[in-house]
Amino acid sequence: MRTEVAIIGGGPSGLLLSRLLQRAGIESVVLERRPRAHVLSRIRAGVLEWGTVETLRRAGVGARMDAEGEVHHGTVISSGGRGVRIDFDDLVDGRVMVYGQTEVTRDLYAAHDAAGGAVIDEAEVTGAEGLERDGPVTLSYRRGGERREVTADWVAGCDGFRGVSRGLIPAGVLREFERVWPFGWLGVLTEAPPASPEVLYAHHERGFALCSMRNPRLSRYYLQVPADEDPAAWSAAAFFDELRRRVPEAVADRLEVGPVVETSVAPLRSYVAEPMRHGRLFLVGDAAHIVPPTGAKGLNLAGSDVHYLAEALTRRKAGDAEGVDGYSARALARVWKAERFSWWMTATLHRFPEAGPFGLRMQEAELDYLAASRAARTALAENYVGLPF
Ligand code: FAS
Ligand code: PHB
Repeated sequence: MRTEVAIIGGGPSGLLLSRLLQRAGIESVVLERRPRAHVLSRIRAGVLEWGTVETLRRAGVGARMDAEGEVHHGTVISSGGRGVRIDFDDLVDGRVMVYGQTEVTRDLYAAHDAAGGAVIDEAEVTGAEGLERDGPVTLSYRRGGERREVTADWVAGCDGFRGVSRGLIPAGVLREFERVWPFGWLGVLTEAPPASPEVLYAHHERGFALCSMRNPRLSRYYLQVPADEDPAAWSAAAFFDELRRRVPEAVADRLEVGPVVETSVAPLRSYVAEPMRHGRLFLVGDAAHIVPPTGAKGLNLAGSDVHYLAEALTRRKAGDAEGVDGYSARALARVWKAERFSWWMTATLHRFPEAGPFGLRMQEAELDYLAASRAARTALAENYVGLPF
């Protein structure tokens, strides 16, 4: 098989890149290790920056998002039961879209099917040959027990944190930056109306909590728990009792519990790999960087990487190499700012018992300042709705 761009990974970044390339007249093949049903069963992000919304529309997958997604003009940060609303409209003339990653991925697969896009699932990429050469690259993959190959001019590593592509960059070239947080998020998806009309981030001495939603009948809640927590150790009743303790009383009173359709624990990690390009290989999304979900940046950073790379490859096809040569620096500049914001949200809103009473006071003072200072709320709003591309 021969193509222009071989894309490793059929998650949101791989599928979105392939769509944008197709619209620019650039051929690509997506190789996804898992069956499509497995990819679509993942419950991950839920908040889209407006830049991501516009990129999805440009890729031709905006219709259902615009019809079923919710535009939010603010979010709430509560501390010790007192809520502060961050008014995106008033502060930065901004907004976000609440629309689940699962739905985004479903729309991308449907668009590929309609356009006859080449998405091959149950195809695990095992290696690449020729990345540093000035000619086509050969990717090898396994499917149905057979070894197969695809030859391409470029390779996009959209294969997530546990993928193969980052490992294709020689150890002497790759630089890694990491912080593993000493806790995780226990997430529950329940068929019940959301307790809070906007996403609510709760700081509490018992630990962090988050109230979010997917639609008016499907809510998503998270609790800070130890990183190695077993989700099976939590009954639904225990989860919602603890959640009620950590959120403002008015929200706790409105909290309805419905059938639980998913429960999982996600570890929290801050991670960046540099550079995001090595020869004919580009790293995209979680393959290059991970943020703790407190800033709702994971999927959105994948979206901005895809925006930069699609633009760069389109310019390259027209003979202008500046885009591909500048891709890594451009993407990393935005990645580090999102890492900083996600780090600040995580450090300010989670409990760190080892920080002691002084640490707790520092967090409370930070949140008091946020409540009192328009400048502080503006800085949060500017980062939350998404910094410009
Ligand atoms: P993905 O990991 O989504 O996709 C990579 C794909 O590559 C996968 O389908 C994988 O099967 C495939 N692959 C891997 N190796 C391969 C190989 N060798 N060959 C072929 N295919 C291969 N973000 C938020 O904002 N809010 C959240 O609540 C949130 N929760 C999260 C929970 C979890 C458990 C995780 C892991 C992430 C969460 N995120 C969240 C971040 C999430 O949204 C990611 O940023 C987003 O999925 C990144 O998309 P991709 O870069 O496409 O990577
Ligand atoms: C979610 O809806 O899953 C969600 C929302 C906001 C976050 C993280 C996750 O910061």
